[in-house]
Amino acid sequence: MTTSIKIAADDILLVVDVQNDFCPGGRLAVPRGDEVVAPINELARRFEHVVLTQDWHPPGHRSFASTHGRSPYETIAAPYGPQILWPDHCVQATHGAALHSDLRIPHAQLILRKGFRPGIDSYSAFFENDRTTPTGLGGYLRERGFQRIFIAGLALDFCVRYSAEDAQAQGFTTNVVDDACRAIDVEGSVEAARGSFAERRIETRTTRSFA
Ligand code: VGL
Ligand code: ZN
Repeated sequence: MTTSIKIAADDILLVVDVQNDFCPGGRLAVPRGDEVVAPINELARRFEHVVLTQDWHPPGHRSFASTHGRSPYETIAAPYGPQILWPDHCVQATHGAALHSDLRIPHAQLILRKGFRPGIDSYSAFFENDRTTPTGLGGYLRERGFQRIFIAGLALDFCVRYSAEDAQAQGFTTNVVDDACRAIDVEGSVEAARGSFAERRIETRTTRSFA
């Protein structure tokens, strides 16, 4: 039994990639991805500070299987390491890239776009997949004085996972709100994400954990 969480003024909720293409009917649909919308809306109402991310790729992005004439879910060697190839998704300014229309977070303070460089993927909200090119989010959160981050959204085993790892590594106390996430689940990616959270002492919570 864990103690309930009281949301403080220096806490922030990071809502990751709740976009049409990651929901049923989308190009890279996360199973039951749309089920995160209701709990995230509920959770967001309780936070003064909310930041959203948006996966935002140009056409012909290096992470797209079609760019290489390959099949989705194959892995290739990219200059920055292995790259899983995805169906074309979240192409800039398309319907698929839009935030889910049922999200109700009018008070969100920042929408951070990532993955816009043609040659490099960006799972984490903090660093691109070379692990060195920053998105600027770390500086933004530090400059505003946030200490603790709660993360929810899509997909648990990719963008949520890497965002959480980087947040923790940057010194933010990091929590993943498990029931407000859904996973893609390729080649053991969910197990790997859960193992990583445990190893790095990234806490997993549920929406019921909040006071
Ligand atoms: C994501 C794969 C490719 C995510 C984004 O949001 O988890 N996954 N692009
Ligand atoms: Zn992507």
